[in-house]
Amino acid sequence: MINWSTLTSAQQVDALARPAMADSAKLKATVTDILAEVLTRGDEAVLEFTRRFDSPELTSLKLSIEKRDELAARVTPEVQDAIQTAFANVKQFHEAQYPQDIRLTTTPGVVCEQRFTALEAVGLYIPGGSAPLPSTVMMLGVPAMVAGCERKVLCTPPNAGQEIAPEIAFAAKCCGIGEIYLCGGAQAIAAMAFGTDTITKVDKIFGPGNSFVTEAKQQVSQRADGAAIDMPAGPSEVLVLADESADADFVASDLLSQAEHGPDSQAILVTNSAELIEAVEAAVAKQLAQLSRNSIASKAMENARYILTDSVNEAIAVSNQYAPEHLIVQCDNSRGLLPLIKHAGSIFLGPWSPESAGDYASGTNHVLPTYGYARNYSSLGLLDFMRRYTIQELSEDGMRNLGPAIMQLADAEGLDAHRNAVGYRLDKLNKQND
Ligand code: HSO
Ligand code: ZN
Repeated sequence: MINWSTLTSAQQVDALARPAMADSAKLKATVTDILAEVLTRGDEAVLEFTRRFDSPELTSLKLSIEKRDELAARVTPEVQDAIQTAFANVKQFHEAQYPQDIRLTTTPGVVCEQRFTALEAVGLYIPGGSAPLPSTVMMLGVPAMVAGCERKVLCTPPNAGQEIAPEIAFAAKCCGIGEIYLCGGAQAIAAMAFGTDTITKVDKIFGPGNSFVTEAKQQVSQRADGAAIDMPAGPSEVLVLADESADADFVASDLLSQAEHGPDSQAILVTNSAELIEAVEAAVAKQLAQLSRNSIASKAMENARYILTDSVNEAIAVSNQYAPEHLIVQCDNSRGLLPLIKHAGSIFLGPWSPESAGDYASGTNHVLPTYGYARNYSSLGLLDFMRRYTIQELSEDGMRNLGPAIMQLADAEGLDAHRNAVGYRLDKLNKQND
């Protein structure tokens, strides 16, 4: 238990420190090499890497629509129903995010517009690993579908049987994703960013992944021949902000939901109640023993932090300092605290709103800024799959009205051609008047 008010500010910073991200020179160099291989040898390199890491017998990167549907049909009716329930909610919530165009006359005769258009081709990366996540297919596929992206490309590593999880195939089918490629890791990111014979280049790459995927996304986003990316990524994290009214079993299960994602997951409880901390510690021990991913969750819980504050207000200050990806508020008056909360990727209010609700089915997106990026990045939404652009049109009157100011500014910047672009037009208008 950490007693917050007894710490110096340096110790407080330490108490909230995140684990150093893997950015070793070796990782960077390995990824750079993989990108170079894919750039020069295309499909052949992607297939080679995929055989080496995922599926030794793989002969083709493409998963056909027939195969997608055959896999999807293997999903039990119960899980199909659940995926459809989640799909409908995520779709509703992202449809509601559709932005309004703007058309405004700023000066008489000067019309400015702002419009939105879908990105043409998006790449959706779905990790393989110990738990295949069909929910992530929906969190990326639904906004891409609602935005109206023409091409939705999904890459995910195949298993040794050259297949993907049926649930991933089913979720992809729900989202209308027809282009599915059997590859993962840095090679998949490279293929989507640069394009190969089989995988045509995309404009922006979305989705979570391991340190190779994260590094590859960083590298391709910095190259002119690469692709944009959704957001920087770090290990997933939750901060539970609770007072004495919280249910210890609820809090423990919320911390453990985060912990079971991976050994580097961050789980933090901040509360003004020492009794709650004791009760939560006991509940964690009891629940942890029964988890199927016990060894992963136990590792993560070694780094869990239980922070005791003098008041709920101080607990909120701790949360703001940490800027958690997920913030669960289980206090007497959870909604009333909202105005005080400054930085969080997604906020879960009250005892009946576990992180699992947002992870799977409520409608909000579960791709969120981690690692303190909640200070300056947003949760994933429809607009990330769109692009904003502007239009302007000046009439003769608009040119007469605004021209002199433009010429003054061009003079002030010493840019003669800019000045002339207005000067010639004003001259012509003046001649017309004569
Ligand atoms: N908590 C994860 C998302 C997830 N949870 C998927 C279960 N499945 C990151 O927000
Ligand atoms: Zn989760």
